[in-house]
Amino acid sequence: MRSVPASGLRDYEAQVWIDGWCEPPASDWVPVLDKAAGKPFARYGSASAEQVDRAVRSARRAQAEWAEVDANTKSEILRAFARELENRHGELITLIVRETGGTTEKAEEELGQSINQLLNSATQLTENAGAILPPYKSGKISLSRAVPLGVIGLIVPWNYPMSLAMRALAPGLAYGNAVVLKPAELTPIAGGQILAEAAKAAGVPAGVFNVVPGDGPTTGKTLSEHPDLDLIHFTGSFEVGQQISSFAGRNFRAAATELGGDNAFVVLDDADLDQAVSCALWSSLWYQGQTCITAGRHIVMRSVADEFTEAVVDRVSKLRVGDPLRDDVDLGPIITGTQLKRFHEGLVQPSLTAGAKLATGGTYDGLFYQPAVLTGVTPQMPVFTEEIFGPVMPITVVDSEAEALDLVNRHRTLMNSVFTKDPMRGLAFAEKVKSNEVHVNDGYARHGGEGQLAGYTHRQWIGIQTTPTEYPGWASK
Ligand code: TXE
Repeated sequence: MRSVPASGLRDYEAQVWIDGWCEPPASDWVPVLDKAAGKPFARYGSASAEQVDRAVRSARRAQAEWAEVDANTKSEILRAFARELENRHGELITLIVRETGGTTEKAEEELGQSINQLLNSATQLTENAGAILPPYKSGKISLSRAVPLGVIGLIVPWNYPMSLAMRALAPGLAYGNAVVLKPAELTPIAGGQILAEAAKAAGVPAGVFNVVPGDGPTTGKTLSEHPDLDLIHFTGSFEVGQQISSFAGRNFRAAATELGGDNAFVVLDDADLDQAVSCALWSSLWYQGQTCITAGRHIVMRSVADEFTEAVVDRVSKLRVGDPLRDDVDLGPIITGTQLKRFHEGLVQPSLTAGAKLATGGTYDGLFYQPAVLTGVTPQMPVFTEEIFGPVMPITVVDSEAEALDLVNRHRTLMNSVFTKDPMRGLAFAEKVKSNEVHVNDGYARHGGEGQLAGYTHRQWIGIQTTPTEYPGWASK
């Protein structure tokens, strides 16, 4: 139940959703800030431990029936879910901008991804979800079929609240699971309330999707440690991901985690520099550098380093930081003061003290941080060794391709880029990079929707013996 957009706190409310109903929160309402204005524009109510438990139990009850719903009906429901979001397009773009502090371009990307994810899952669920296995014994037919995991606990961060939730929600529902979502406390409207409203309007049955807003250490922890989950799906920081995975491991529970990455952007000596510079800005500064696949480290070969750096500094210094709802603004605010302090005081300043030079930016007014370019960065400096998660571009010069490769592979990365005019050279480099995703002459791409079946189902093998078979003599006596 969305309250009528009005003014102040009551523009939106993120409520506790259990079994298709919103319930009053366990305690006082907590304000949600418009990140650029720095003022509350919404509020959320935290779910109590008892409500989290009821949400999981309601999911468990509803899941068995949902798994039996035929594929076409499920597919239609997911398409209706997508239409519900599409119908609120204008409103949701403004909401995502206000709640995340990203530009309208970023909000369009996020809403578009969320809708596509639903449509992809709606198609994929009607495709082949099993196989006839090769015969291994005379007279025996063997089938393997995809079976829903059951109940999924889903914990999501603030940077892409809607699409990171949808990335697991859409395939999770498509393959017959029920989901209990804990949105991030900074973004519970786009990442929780809106999804619950749209799911309900689209006909997702009561209990199949539940939302428990709240903070991490209480509500999130309670959900992640609930004994009746079949999978805990987490996107966020290493520290929390580690806690959740180790709890899951000790309790023989499946955990899927996507954490951060100290990603690299490599410029080889034969790169198209104009392309490389544009892509570097985009890969590093999109949404103020606050994504897990942001390019953090720029590793550039010496012969092109000056030209690359000059162009980067020139373009970065012209970027306009401000209210992301305005058309003439390129970058919005940093999500919180804590995040700003973490990367500026924790990584940028110590790197400057250690000898790096600030070529542009690095100043701020409130949460509005002028994007920074750091030169003379060595592989020992904090901006190189740590994930920055902010609008900072460190540049490190190397003398050879081998040195560049060694530096890329020294860190945990999710996505890397390499620029060269020779595609075969790029391919050879990419093959040696240890990450799931490498782009030659491109950067920053979000995953498509394929290959989701394995993550949200398990395989059941059914063997049917069609002719009498011989067992050992002692068994047949
Ligand atoms: O993440 P948290 P934060 C990284 C990035 C960033 C850092 C901190 O490096 O600087 O994480 O961001 C919930 N049990 N990423 O503090 O704390 C929390 O409520 C269960 C990378 O926002 O991990 C939220 O819903 N849940 C990332 C979610 O976990 C807990 C995007 C993420 O919060 C919990 C965002 C607990 N004990 C940050 N503590 C990416 N990969 O895109 C917190 N949570």
